[in-house]
Amino acid sequence: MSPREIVYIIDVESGNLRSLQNAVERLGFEARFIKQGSDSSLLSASKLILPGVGNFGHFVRELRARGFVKPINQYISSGKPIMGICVGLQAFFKGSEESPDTEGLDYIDLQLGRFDDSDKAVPQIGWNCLKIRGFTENGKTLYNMSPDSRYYFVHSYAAIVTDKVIDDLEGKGWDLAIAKYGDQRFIASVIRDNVFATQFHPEKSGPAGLKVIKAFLQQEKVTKLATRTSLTTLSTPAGLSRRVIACLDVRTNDQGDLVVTKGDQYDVREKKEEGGDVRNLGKPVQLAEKYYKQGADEVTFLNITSFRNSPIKDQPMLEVLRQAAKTCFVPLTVGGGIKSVVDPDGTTISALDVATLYFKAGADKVSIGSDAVKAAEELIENGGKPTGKTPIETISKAYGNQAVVISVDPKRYYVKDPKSCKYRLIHTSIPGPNGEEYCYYRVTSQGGRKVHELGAWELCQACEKLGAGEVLLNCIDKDGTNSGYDFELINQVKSSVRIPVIASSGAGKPQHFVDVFRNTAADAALGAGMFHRGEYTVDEVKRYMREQGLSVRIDYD
Ligand code: 1PR
Repeated sequence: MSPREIVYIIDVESGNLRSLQNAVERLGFEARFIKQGSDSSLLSASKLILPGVGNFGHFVRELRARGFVKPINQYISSGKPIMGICVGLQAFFKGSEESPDTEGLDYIDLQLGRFDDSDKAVPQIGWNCLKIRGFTENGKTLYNMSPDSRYYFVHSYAAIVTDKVIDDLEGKGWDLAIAKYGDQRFIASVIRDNVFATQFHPEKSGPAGLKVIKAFLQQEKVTKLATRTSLTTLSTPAGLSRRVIACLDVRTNDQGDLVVTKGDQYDVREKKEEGGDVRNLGKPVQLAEKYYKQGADEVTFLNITSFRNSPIKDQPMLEVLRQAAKTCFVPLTVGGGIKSVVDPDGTTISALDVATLYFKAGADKVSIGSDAVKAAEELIENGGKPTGKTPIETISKAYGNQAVVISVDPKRYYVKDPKSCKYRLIHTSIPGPNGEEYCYYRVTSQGGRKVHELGAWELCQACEKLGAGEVLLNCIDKDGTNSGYDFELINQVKSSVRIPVIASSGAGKPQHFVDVFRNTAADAALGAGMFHRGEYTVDEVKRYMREQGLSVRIDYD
């Protein structure tokens, strides 16, 4: 067997690089990491990838501190191929509003700006489409990027462009792919000579993304552009599709095996007369792969009993992530036990270190439940002044806020006298047992076991302030009921934050996904039981949504 060609990946420890490594290896190459600019492999490399997530300033400063800037410039001058991904693309620009004091590598004379969040959730998280100039006669496109596919984006800052900027860049020899978020157009990809970079994550964009990486690795770039339709006159891209997320609640069953389970209002045990065992609906890695192939836009793993254990000793969950990341090329979120822990030998391991273990295993985002409630309570008690020490703050600072999800477990609480309630109320269409017209959602922690004197509206607002990038909004009343999502809760939380909100709990049939997107401004919808029980596939849900006129990513087979 001939040795596999080596592809070098620059690693400044800015997030999940395992998925990129897995993608490169899946395509028949060997991936090796370079952590210092002085590593001689850099200049002798024949293919180089510069991936980045998180904060622009942090990333570029790390490149400088590790001595990467000069050798990267030398490498580019030598004419050998380099591919930047996400913040790796951003680094090629002059600078970013995110870190005004940090200069970029300055290959492109343009400043990145923050998306306007007055009309849309920021960060942009989801699957967007591209407008690409330059089709050849045989229909091939630059680096196999297709205007018929969708690609996964996750970022708050972007190279936001006007017609004039597009013309200028093209005049300087850059080929561009452009995408649109809300009414803002931004650069999704740049190409000039041996430099190729994408704002989206091809290693997280399913089969369509793998094709792009393959085109780079095999240098199947299309250089001769036959028809150059002006990008500025192309019709506008469709924006984000509706995300469908498959969720796996994972725990150890009574036999000691790690299984996917599912509760009814958080009770995961069978009825007593049926034996009272923890419901076993399958193996986590196998189910994740199944849902990936069915077209899940993301897969979420929740370790639902992690509060009982030390997660550092909880190797099986890390192994689940490692294995799932080998076959599932969409974003993976892991939750449960993301908090600071004390190991049995007395060593304290910070929440940031726990999260780092998961990112290194292949997770793109961590989800924080119980500790998010604690952090919000502290913030409110502190008069709204952050301490900088909570897991949400430390993890979002190191990995970016798009990497921090808060998982909210609220329960409806009816209020007799609205004037005496200090939490944001809902004038509900479902009156309480004594005819109450108002309610709020009390948050819980430890998987619903501990009830807190705090509303979901207040919790989410506080966590956004601390740096959370997304809300996974469960609902204990609806969980496992197959009766559809709770629109009142979702609409209330959407009104409290600018970050994306994932609707969860209650999905029982494809119509429920259509209903939640029609009746709320949810950014994504999550399902669990209906998929695990085999009643519907993710693909059936998405095709039904498309029939009903909703835009979905469908190019996964
Ligand atoms: O508190 O940071 O250690 O995180 C614990 C995590 O585990 C939290 O995200 C919490 O929501 C979750 N969790 C804890 N106990 C349970 C339980 O079920 N007993 N699961 C639990 C929460 C809710 C959803 C579920 C949807 C959709 N599960 O994730 O998948 O409700 O279900 P459906 O579509 O079948 O209705 P920490």
